[in-house]
Amino acid sequence: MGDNPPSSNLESAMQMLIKTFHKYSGKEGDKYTLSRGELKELLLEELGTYLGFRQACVLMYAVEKVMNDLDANNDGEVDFTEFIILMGALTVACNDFFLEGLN
Ligand SMILES: [Ca+2]
Ligand SMILES: [Ca+2]
Repeated sequence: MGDNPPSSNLESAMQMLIKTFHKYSGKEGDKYTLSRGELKELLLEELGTYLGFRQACVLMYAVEKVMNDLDANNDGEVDFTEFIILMGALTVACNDFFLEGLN
């Protein structure tokens, strides 16, 4: 990766996931994991506009509910692997929504 310009949309999407994670993970506690507060801030700031207020509230509620499942190693923090699992699940939900729009 490094500082080279991204060669594809997918590569730049991967870089953005990594950069976004570290932008928020360093704010409090462990620099390499997201606390519950950091995770909420990340989701609100990065997805809030896209989702709109109502969906953002639903998402925050969902985060509270899934935090325990998401936190696979039970340390109360979301590491990068756990974050990617959440992003994967959210992307699947977006894809379902996208497919619905095609019908
Ligand atoms: Ca942190
Ligand atoms: Ca964890």
